[in-house]
Amino acid sequence: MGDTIFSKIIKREIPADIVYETENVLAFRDIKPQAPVHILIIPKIEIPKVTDIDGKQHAQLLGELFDAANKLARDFKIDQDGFRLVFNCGNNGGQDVYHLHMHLLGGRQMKWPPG
Ligand code: DGP
Repeated sequence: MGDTIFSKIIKREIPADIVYETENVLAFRDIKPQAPVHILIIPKIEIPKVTDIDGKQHAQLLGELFDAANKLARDFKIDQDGFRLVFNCGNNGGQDVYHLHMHLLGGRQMKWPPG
């Protein structure tokens, strides 16, 4: 297990507002929310970033991340109005934490293009 802030959250070494957990997936509120609903959905195994994903090896896990996003969207009542899912990758993608994470953003109108 790496030593990113997210692996510390997985190991309960630092607190987080956890809203969903399964054997393979953890979701918690973003500490710096950019929307009324801003949840980070992460795999428990360490995958640093999108370019480290192996489609065949990680297919089921990726499906579980999307299942979590849909469940949370329903639970937080943003599924009807819509929401945004974001994976930032690398420097130009604006990634700060190198543990793969999906941002689930909702509760307001999103803009395009993104900043
Ligand atoms: P990204 O830029 O895609 O790597 O997003 C990282 C997100 O992680 C950012 O929106 C802020 C959030 N974050 C950073 N540190 C913590 C933390 O300690 N706890 C929580 N809950 N979120 C954090």
